[in-house]
Amino acid sequence: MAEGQIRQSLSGFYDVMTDSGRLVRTRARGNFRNRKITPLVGDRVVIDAPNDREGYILEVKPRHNSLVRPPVANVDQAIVATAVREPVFSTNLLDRQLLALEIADIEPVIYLTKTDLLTAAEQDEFAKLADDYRKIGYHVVYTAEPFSAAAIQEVDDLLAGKVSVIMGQTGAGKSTLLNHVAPDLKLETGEISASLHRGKHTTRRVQLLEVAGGLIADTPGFSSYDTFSLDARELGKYFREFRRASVDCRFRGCVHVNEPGCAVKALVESGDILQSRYDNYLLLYQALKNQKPNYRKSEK
Ligand SMILES: Nc1nc2c(ncn2[C@@H]2O[C@H](COP(=O)(O)OP(=O)(O)OP(=O)(O)O)[C@@H](O)[C@H]2O)c(=O)[nH]1
Ligand SMILES: [Mg+2]
Ligand SMILES: [Zn+2]
Repeated sequence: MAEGQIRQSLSGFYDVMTDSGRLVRTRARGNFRNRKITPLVGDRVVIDAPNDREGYILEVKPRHNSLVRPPVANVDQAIVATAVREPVFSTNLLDRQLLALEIADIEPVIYLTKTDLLTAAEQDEFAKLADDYRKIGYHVVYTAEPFSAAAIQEVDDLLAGKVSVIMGQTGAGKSTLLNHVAPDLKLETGEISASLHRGKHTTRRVQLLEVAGGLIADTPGFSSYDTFSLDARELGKYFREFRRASVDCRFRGCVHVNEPGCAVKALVESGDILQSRYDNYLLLYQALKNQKPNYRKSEK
């Protein structure tokens, strides 16, 4: 018996790095699978490993957190790769990704890609946007020159000693960024269409790569939105600046829509809360209110 961490899942096999540094190919044992726990990359597990090629997972340790997309457990932070162009930038998509991570209790890091495609005036706009999100409380990596030594150093420092995932729209530049951080990886990069054609018959490999003294999962991006199942009244808790402001709302349980004396709306008026954040909040709030109570998470 040995303990370790699942580093890769592929076609029912789980590659486990034991604490003593052995990489063992395992499967989940039958009686264990009946308990309806699907092992995830990132899980701490106990394995039975007579040799390095045919081990069994006997137990999955409790998780701190887990994500559905990418399917990884015990994640310290998520790098949200967000293109300023190609695909077109949208605060709505960014705020939705931040929301998903806040709900999963995973710290987001915003990484703005393709900044070389901007005009000087647009550069200034995005530099301001980066500052605005820093004020909310997020770490934002923004450099006018992509993959500058300073930018790569910043990513190195972020990844060291942590389990990270990189997520974002297809074509956002996730794999390209990781290739710059660790050129040995030689991850596949390319046209947006290429990844859209990876149909559901293609095996989805999930793995934690050793990068910059940490571990990171790179997965193909998505091309549509995730939906959330959440009580609309809870939504404001997951917008950090709303949560901070809400202690000053006149009514307990203020949802910051129509209530008088709402501190969130006052800060939107004064420009201290981004109008776009509030607009995106309202859109999500309405969408959640219109959901049926037992609405289930769906993957489109
Ligand atoms: N101009 C410019 N192009 C970039 C930059 N980063 C990535 N690209 C290009 O954008 C395209 C998509 O990059 P990928 O790294 O494959 O994107 P991805 O996020 O891994 O995409 P999926 O794996 O499909 O989710 C490639 O053609 C890259 O060369 C950048 O900073 N500037
Ligand atoms: Mg990629
Ligand atoms: Zn309020």
